[in-house]
Amino acid sequence: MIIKEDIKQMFQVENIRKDFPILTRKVNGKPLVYFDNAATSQTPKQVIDVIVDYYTNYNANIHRGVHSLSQEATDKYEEAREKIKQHFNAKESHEVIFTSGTTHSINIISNGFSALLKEGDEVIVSALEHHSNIVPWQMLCDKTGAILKVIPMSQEGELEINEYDKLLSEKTKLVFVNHISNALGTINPIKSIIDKAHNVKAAVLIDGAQACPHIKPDVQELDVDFYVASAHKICGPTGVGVLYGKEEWLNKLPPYQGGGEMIATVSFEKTTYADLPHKFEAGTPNICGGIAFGAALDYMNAIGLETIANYEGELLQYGTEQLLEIEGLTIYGTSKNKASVISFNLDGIHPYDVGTLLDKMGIAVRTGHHCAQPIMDYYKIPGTVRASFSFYNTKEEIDVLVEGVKKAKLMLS
Ligand code: C6P
Repeated sequence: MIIKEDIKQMFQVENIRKDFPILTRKVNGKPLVYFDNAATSQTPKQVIDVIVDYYTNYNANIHRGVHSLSQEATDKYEEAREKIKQHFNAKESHEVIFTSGTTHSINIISNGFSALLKEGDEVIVSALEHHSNIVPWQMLCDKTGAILKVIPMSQEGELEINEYDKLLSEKTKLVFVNHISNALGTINPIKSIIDKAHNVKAAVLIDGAQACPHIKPDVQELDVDFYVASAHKICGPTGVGVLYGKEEWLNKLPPYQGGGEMIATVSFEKTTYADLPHKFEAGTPNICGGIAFGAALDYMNAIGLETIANYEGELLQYGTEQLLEIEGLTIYGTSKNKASVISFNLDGIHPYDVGTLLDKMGIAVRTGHHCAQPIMDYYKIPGTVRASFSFYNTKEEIDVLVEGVKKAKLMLS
């Protein structure tokens, strides 16, 4: 366990901030305070340099050419797959599939399961999910006749695990839950969710889109069947992500898209598919994005995910205390186990209005339902203002937010 003094020594936020060129810019004439990290994180120059280097020096298609540029690009891309494998502690590199992001990864699995499920089978989702981890499964249920069950949530924004126990049965084929809720920041007890699902022989997909900025998941220790994430929330570029799947499962599932690279042989009579990971990687991938994803993981690992989480924990505590000083402010999501996300509303004021005024002050927050409408329905609210902190944010920036919210309250009351 790292103690506070150690964090201060290991982690100099002012130095970290120098890696992020965007943090020096102004928005609406004010220094940018970027608190929309749960939507997408900012990109350090170490990752930007890798992107520039790719397009300047070795841009080429991969796995196809005998020429040197293609070889170089292929090697770097496969090196990135190796880095991802190590980061997630996958057993094999072919269990790491490059995708365009979390949404794409989930759709690969939901499409694959449409070949394996039958009418009356049951699948379990949680009340805390992003639409990306709801809608593909509803589409799967429509196609197969499988039944979607929902683990309910509590007022604190935690999953009702007793209710989950009751939903599990031999009919359950698949459970899909996020590791951390994007709207509330709740960290879900995924190890016990996975173990309980395995007791009834159900497979589990964990949506790690919001967890990976704060936690280094060990997929073997978790014994999870599928784990998915997006690079753009972990200091990488948009349009690239990962699907980790256990080899036995990935072999069982049919491919999602047909095209180049995912085949072994093609004739008009019959096509056979390539081995993993290529079976799920049809077409020219986001080559530069994949390589930059690897560089982003290098960057995060050089700081250390534990150091990051500890520092962000301090920001969360400080931000929560300061915001709660404002009369009429309610925080949604008060789980004890929580990432650095604060969703809140001011009494009688629409979150959109607060977000618009904060933007005028240079403060970027997200407002609305955060692609998690069932959570907003649970609280009977149209949405929230969401401030999500990253390791390059500071307490001084939180002070700016708090002052901004006070001003917005005055102007809108
Ligand atoms: N949440 C947010 O502001 P993509 O768009 O495929 O990279 O990630 C989708 C996704 C899936 N699951 C969770 C838990 C997520 O938080 C997200 C993306 C962003 O909260 C953008 S909607």
